[in-house]
Amino acid sequence: MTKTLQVTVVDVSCSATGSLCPLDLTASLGLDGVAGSTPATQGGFDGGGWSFPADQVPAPGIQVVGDGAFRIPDTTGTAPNFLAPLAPTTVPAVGTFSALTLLASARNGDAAAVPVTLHYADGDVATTISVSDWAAGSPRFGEADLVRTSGRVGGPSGTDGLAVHLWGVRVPTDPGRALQSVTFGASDRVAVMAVTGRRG
Ligand SMILES: [Ca+2]
Repeated sequence: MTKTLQVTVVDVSCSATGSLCPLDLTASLGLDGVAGSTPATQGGFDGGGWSFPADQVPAPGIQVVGDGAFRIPDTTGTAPNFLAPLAPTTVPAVGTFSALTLLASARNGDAAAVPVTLHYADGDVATTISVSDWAAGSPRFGEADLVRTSGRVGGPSGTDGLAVHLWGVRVPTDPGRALQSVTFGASDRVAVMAVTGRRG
């Protein structure tokens, strides 16, 4: 009887083929969508005062979630922890990747066909992403269900029992071309907590 141990290697320098490369969105984070229980009001993902519970999302730092290594932002206090591209927002994504995976969600309904531009050294490629509402019972666009909470934090009661999700959204990229950055088009629904690249 042989047991197989699945080992995930996080290579922050992102030098080896197949390695997982956490991107750094810090400069573009603007939405605090995570709250602790005391007080439950330090956040608001949906515009109605409800947030992801801080103790049910990955801890800040480099974390392996699903098959990606993500740079999880500060989830304490009023620190911003999501990129919410109310206007088009460009983030650095330097490397040769076979795919990017977003740790993302959406509020006030599904975020369907949000424009995304992949900026390669030799030209741009336009694509789209679709992300299910955070409270969707199951992913509507084939996303991976990476984080499922037992409820939300906020509101007059402090918590509720509505499960909300962080989805894994895969964006194929060309491993034969040098990616430099990614632009998320304007959307009042999508929110991205972290992005990982898989080195091609
Ligand atoms: Ca917060």
